Amino acid sequence: MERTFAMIKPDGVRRGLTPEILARIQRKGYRVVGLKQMVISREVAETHYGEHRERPFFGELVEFITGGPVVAIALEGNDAITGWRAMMGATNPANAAPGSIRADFATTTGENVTHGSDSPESAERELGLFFAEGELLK
Ligand code: DAT
Ligand code: MG
Repeated sequence: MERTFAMIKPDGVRRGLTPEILARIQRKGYRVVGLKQMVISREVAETHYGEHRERPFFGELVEFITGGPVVAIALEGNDAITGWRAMMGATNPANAAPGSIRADFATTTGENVTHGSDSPESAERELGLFFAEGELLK
């Protein structure tokens, strides 16, 4: 069993995609062990995306991710980290596998609907950044 951090980004929430994405997660068989709608502070956004701080798109990325409510999700399941990344598809929707969330619902890299941790280390870090211990099911 593995846990990962998933997020429906502001574009996905704004476009009413939350039920569709939660349905895909549940059909897949992952257990939702944490779930909340929230607006991300600038500080949390800059920490979350800290690895991209020097990239030219960093400012836009922080503006975008703090620009409206997101849905933060803690998922649990077998190989949940790579499995959720596979369900999302590649970062650039043009390269995302057919049937993946980003292929089905996004057209630009900047607004690509969902986030997923990319390694066990980032999953632990991101779950800790977005959820207090008491907010996650045992
Ligand atoms: P991922 O979200 O697939 O983990 P990432 O960690 O490389 O991708 O980048 C984080 C987010 O930053 C990504 O979802 C969208 C944005 N981003 C990445 N590369 C970008 C680019 N070249 N132009 C604009 N936004 C970009
Ligand atoms: Mg990433």
